Amino acid sequence: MVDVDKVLDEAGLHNPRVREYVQHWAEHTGAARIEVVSAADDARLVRESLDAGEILPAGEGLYYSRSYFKDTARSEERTIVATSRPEDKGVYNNWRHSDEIRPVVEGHMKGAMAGKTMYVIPYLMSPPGSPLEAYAAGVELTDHRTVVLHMIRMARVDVSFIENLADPDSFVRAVHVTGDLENLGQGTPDDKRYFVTVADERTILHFGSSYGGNALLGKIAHGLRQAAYDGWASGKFLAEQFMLLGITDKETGRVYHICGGFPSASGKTNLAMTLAPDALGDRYHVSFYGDDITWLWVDPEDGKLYGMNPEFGVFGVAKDTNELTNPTALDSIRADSHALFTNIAYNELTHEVWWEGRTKQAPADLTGWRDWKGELISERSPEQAGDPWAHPNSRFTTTLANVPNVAADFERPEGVAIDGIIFGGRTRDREPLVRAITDLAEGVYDGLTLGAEATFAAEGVDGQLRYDPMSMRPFMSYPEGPYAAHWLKIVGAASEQPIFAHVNWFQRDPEDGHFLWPGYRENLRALLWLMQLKNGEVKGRETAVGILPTEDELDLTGLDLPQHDLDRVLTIDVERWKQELDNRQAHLEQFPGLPEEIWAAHRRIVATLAEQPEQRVE
Ligand code: GTP
Ligand code: SPV
Ligand code: MN
Repeated sequence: MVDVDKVLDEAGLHNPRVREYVQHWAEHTGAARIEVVSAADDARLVRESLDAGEILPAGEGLYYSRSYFKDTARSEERTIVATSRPEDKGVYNNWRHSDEIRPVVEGHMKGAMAGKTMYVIPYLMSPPGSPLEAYAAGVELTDHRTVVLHMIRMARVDVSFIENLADPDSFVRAVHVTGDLENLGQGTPDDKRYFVTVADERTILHFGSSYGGNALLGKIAHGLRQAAYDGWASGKFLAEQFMLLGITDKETGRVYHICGGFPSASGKTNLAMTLAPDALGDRYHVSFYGDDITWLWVDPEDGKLYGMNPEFGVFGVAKDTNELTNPTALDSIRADSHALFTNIAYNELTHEVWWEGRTKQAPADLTGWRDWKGELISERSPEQAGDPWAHPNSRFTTTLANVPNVAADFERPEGVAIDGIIFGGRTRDREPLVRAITDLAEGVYDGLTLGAEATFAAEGVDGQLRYDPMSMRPFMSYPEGPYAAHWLKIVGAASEQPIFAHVNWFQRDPEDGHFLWPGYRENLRALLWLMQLKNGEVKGRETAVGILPTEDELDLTGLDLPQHDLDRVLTIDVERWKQELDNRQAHLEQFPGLPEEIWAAHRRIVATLAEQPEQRVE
């Protein structure tokens, strides 16, 4: 039996509630050893992981790991939000009564750390001193050392964060047990994985994975599901799967902050890290705040809407990251950045790494190259020749401070005032480049009806068209009706209203499928127009679904776009939109208690659309 008291004493961990929690789970899981971790332990933990072969060297101060091949993405089916209140059941939160599900997952965890070390990771999901700090502290317990290395990069990790809590009980209990990955029946009727957030007990119980959001519990389990529930229960804030960026206009000196939601693997990291297009770089500077989570609240003193990234790092999609699409991401994983790669391709002789889209062609000399499963590329059969070298959901993990254009004030505890909120996703038709929405209820309506193609960030849904409200579908923790009402309440309380917009970088030519808009760095042009509209510097063109830029308002300096493509991305296909509004009606009818303002916005758009002349570009 481990002497838990001795270990915690030595680590300077005195919070009595945390000690009870660690004691309880040490006993329950039967861990052989306990180790309390702080970020300062990183170098030692890296060495131990290298020695144990759990991670491999990937160049100077860079590391590589593989997860089990059936454990490479979030599982939405196995993710559950539990509470003791049946009225918390929503359409997307996969609600279960905590009395029913808790014993099941606890049963799987019983004795499951036998022979293993249980790492105790005290963390904070906010910059220290944030007005939301009371909701940000947590203690993850995990039996997986690579998960510890990820947590140190993705969250602020230090014992001090739980020692001085105003209420010693106000930390999230986040238990992660990997389980026997080879015998969990992933994706079968006998699936043993459970990813449960017991939201009204601020307890997270994840069993059966060591990958990403399934295992790094500070990130989406706490930072999104738990925080969204806390924000609603307290009536104080929103926690959304949003990126957050700043734009400085060097000519006027004005700074804008925009946050927004795109479903998983649909461009948040790329947009947040973007650089201005070369032709606009003299005038505009883009700064990075966050790529996956934003907490939003109104400051009672100045009445403004503020946003803050609770994370400490980036867990970014590797695919298609290269010098053209995302140069800052490449910079943030440079030598000695201590970045960690997962499930990309790895050369065991040269320690180089590669993923699809890193370069146009895969390395020509196959010597030493292994794919994400660890299999030699040179030994592939002809049938396997076309298989990707890297898993499509393979990722890099690096700290925010490594991002070259990180904002100077990215750790400002008060957050930054929000000027705009955008929604977007992979939509191959219908959605124009940008349509601005100036009314709060219409903005919230637009978020709730965000429809897009799902991606490989979750198992088994790639390519399916589905609604993903506010890009929160996989992270929703309470019912959609109250969620909409909470949005109206929080943002509605702001003295200065943000402008909303729907953006789409993914419209395609119906004939040959090419992207009509070049995307990536060019996307800034749509955001600049949006800020000009907010400032009253441009007027745009009113349509039923929002204000679109006219061609001459959009700054296209240095961009050579086929006129036909440009026409299409600046047009509303009225007939197509009429069908969409019928679908939206059915989508929204699923949500009991949806505020009347949202229905009124829907009816207004339906009525205006009926009047709008067709202007489709053939
Ligand atoms: P999560 O971390 O899963 O929440 O994803 P994310 O929303 O941060 O997505 P990310 O920025 O990592 O982008 C996912 C994929 O979309 C990458 O393969 C990108 O290369 C691609 N992508 C991002 N922006 C654009 C764009 O403007 N145009 C096109 N065509 N592809 C893009
Ligand atoms: C997502 O899937 O939206 C992610 C990655 O950001 S994960 O942390 O695995 O959820
Ligand atoms: Mn995400």
